[in-house]
Amino acid sequence: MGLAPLVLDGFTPYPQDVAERYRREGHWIDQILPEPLFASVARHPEKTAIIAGDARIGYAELGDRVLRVAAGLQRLGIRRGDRVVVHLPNIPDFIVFVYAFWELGAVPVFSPAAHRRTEIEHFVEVTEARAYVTVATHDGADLAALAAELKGAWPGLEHTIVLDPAGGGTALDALLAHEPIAHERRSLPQDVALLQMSGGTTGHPKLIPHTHETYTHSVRVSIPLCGITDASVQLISVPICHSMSVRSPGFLGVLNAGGTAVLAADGSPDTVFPLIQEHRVTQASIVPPLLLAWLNSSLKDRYDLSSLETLHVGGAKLSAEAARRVRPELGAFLQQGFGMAEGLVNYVRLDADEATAVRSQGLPSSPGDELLVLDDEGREVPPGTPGHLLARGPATIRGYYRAPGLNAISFTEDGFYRTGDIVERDERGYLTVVGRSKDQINRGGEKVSPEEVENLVLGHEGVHDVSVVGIADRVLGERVKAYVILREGADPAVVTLGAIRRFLRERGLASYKLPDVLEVVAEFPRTAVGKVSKRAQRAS
Ligand code: J2J
Repeated sequence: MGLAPLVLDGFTPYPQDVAERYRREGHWIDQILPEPLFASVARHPEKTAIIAGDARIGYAELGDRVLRVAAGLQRLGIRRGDRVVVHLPNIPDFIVFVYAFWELGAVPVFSPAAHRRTEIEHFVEVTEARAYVTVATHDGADLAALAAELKGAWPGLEHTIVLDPAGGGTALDALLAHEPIAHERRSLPQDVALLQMSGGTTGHPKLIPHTHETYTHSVRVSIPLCGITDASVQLISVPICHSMSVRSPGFLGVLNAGGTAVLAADGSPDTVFPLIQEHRVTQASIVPPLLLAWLNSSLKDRYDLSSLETLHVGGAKLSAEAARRVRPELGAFLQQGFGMAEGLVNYVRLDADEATAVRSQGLPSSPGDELLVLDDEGREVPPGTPGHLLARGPATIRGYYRAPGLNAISFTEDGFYRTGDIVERDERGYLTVVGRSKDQINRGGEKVSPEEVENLVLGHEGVHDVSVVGIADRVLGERVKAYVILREGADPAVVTLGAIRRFLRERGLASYKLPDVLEVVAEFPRTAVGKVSKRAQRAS
């Protein structure tokens, strides 16, 4: 229909021969993200697509809302290629807005609800966002005020859309009042479709540009591997913008298949067990600390959880002890997954034997995935030997958005992504994650960049130097610890854990990144070459 490809500066394209091969081999198909949703709308308009609280949204109604909101956004001037920051909790409006933006060819920037001014302002700045969608308050934070502040500070941010805390409200009503636009192609499959946050090892979170082709591919392969069908009822209880909730298999998987997504504000047993019982939930994707909370909850015998068929657990390392308990105590198949927002996702296959299901984190999900496991010198290691994992494939990006310096380090010249994970691969190709080489803290699946926290703590008047590391935690896997050297003459009473947490909160840092532990020290342990030895700090 005569659309020219979208040129988005700061996006690293796939080499043309590779793109052509991915299309020829059927990994990338001629489809954009809203199309499978509207196919589901056409197949069964009356069926329930989303359940949230008392609300039940049918497929036809979901499609109608998407096209009305898209009409309203179009009227505001939102166009193909515009970046728009979507900062919403687990509410149906997240899904409605994201599809509405895709319908227009705009590029949503997925920002977890836990984010605060530091993260949001960074996203607005690097993406030159034209719109920001949020809720008035979340977890005690005044996001309406944040929206107003950002609009004042960033002239390019023309539109802020502030919904009620639980979604809806007059801002949404105004958009819904428009006559729906027609569902048609306003973007091409190779266009960048969304920007997802990276786990982060740098001063600010980096953004991951996925195209319609990479993302629809990832969803399409995930659906059968996770056993999703039109009979599936999926619980979404980790933050909805996380890649597990979106595409692994996520709401995209379940809506494409014609099933039902049940949204929960959080994953605690009190919140989700009643939902699993009431809606006969069949599938959920959760992180290890939630699984532990489910297993250890006395509520699990009070609710009927027998509808649960598979529990996809990923995002962080799961202990074998917890893994073994899933089948006998929750009656579900444990499907471990090991993915990354950059693209690659591995799943344990649903027919795997017990030992594999307990021990391993899966096989690559795409037949086009190419994996390398290398020693420190860059040579491939034999099966069973730990090595650095590198990945390339039709779901994996070739570069972060607008980050040339980082890209030179994070990707090889021939396009492999250096995951920073240390894995062992067995003869069948099954991966077990055994460690990490990147400077990142994995706090129960939420990734924290030590450098980002350190940069902010250094701004505190009592701090001369700081080093942030992850220390072992029984439930979360890791917690955030800050080692601090006081500035000369500083009053130690002003550099307490409470004071530093307050300081970081005032700076607008997401609360999951705040130090859990703080220790004032006279000096840092050093390596032979004089660098701070984070290894020694982690162990002490
Ligand atoms: C150990 N570490 C793991 C696992 C991820 C599906 C599932 C997860 C993510 C995700 C995802 C792990 N054991 N089972 O995007 O689509 C760590 C690794 C990895 C990093 C990526 C998906 N599963 N990890 O967790 O972008 O270190 O994606 O590189 O948030 O989480 O984090 P993220």
